[in-house]
Amino acid sequence: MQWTQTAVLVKPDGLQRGLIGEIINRFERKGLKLVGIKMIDMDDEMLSEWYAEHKDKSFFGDLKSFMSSMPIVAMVWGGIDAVSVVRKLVGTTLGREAEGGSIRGDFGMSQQFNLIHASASDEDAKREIGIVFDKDELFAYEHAMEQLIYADYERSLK
Ligand code: 3AN
Repeated sequence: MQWTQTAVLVKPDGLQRGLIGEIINRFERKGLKLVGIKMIDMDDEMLSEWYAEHKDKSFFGDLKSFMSSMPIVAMVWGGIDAVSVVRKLVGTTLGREAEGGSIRGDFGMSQQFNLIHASASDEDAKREIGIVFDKDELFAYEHAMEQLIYADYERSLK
């Protein structure tokens, strides 16, 4: 149990399908805190760093050209165990098999067009946040709902 931050990208298919509001709404109603948000064009250099673990995969080129075909919406969300909480809300990679109730489970049919990216670990989250966000684009502020979302002993872990 740890206060962490996680990186989320709404991919080109999520943007085209008008799912940005829906996705933000799911994270907000869960009780996660928005720490940063912006719309950007990811260039090849940024994507090679972002997807470094996939550089030898057959789909690497396709994935990069898909991700750079249109702007994406990048966000940072925070909360206790934010990385695993967001992964659960996002669902497994293949939309066809993703659990109903998850974002991919409710809106996705594809493997590549799976709407959204979410950091897989705290280490990945730190790296990914650093690729897309400058320090002054991440905001520390008091979330008024926090006292209702977390118990005192949970808030004291910050
Ligand atoms: P996740 O996004 O669930 O962490 P990863 O890290 O395995 O999934 O894959 C990163 C991205 O690469 C996926 N979101 C998906 O868009 C794409 N991808 C993964 N596997 C394939 C595949 N076999 N063919 C095409 N694209 C893929």
